[in-house]
Amino acid sequence: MKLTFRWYGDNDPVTLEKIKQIPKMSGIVSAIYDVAPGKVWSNESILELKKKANDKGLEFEVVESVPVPEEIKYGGENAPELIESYCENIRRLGKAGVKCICYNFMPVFDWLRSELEHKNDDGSNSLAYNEKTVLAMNPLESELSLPGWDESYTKAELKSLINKYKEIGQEGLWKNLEVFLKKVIPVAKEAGVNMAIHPDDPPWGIFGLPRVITDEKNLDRFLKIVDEKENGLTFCTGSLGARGDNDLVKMAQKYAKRIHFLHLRNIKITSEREFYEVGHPTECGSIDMFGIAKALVENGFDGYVRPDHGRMIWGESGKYGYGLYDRALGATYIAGLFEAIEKCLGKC
Ligand code: DNO
Repeated sequence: MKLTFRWYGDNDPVTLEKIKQIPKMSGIVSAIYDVAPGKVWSNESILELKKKANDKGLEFEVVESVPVPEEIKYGGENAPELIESYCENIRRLGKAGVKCICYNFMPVFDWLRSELEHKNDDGSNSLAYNEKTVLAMNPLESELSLPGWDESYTKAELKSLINKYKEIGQEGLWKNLEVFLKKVIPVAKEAGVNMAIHPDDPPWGIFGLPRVITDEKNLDRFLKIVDEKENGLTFCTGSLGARGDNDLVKMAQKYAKRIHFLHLRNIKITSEREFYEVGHPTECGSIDMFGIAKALVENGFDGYVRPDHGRMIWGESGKYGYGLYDRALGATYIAGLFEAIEKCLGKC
């Protein structure tokens, strides 16, 4: 496995120098953030990003994300053209040495939380999700700003978008995902890139919108649409693990070779559809981090790993979920976990 760290670019208070100082850190996970979804990234901007990382001794082999425009997801008339631009981004990234692209297929909203500064007993704070609070916030009326909440839409645009997805439903979304994969995966194969879909976070439909990357049954269905290595997964433990009925250790065993990117994050489930994010080690939360890592190593996982969301600790403030300290602690925990498992392979 290769240990990586998400970097949000020059404005990220967590600098490349700091990232490089984390033991065993091989590279960054980043993206071109100032280009709208559906547009082609310039070769110059890709190479500039790569150079910035390389100059600090870090690799740039993972992109998170190349966003999928809504029109591809709901199957609008410009979808074929937009898919072609998406393919062009894959070609360009592959040429620049990128080996893995993370993306998601969540309608309208990306990851959602109801609370950004949930107070933990130890004085730290972290992101939390409470379904009742989320559902009480009508996205068409709410003035709230939450992660995953795209504020660039007008209320009318948002309404029409939400209605489009309600019309197509789950099966319509599956169909559009199939159209996308059948075009994109052959291009990725040729470009030497593994595509890694991120699970829906949380892994169930919200506000009547369909979500499909949610559980084992649906992951099986997803992987079969194009049954090739390049059609793979980002295994995000905090996302899939929010559902108590998802057996993550079993899924890790089953999908190890199709998992190209691993997001390790632990959460504490407090009740049905209610959780908050905790420190990475197994005993901090509800997720068996050791069991998952062991299942992956034993079954041939050979991908990139990054510590996912951290808490805010030691008085740090910054981008929610993406401060330095707790993610760095997570990274060293992950490095230790893998070292122990790899060295004991077959013996522990
Ligand atoms: C949240 C992230 C997601 C993820 C995208 C991938 O912290 O895990 O925003 O990057 O869903 O497309």
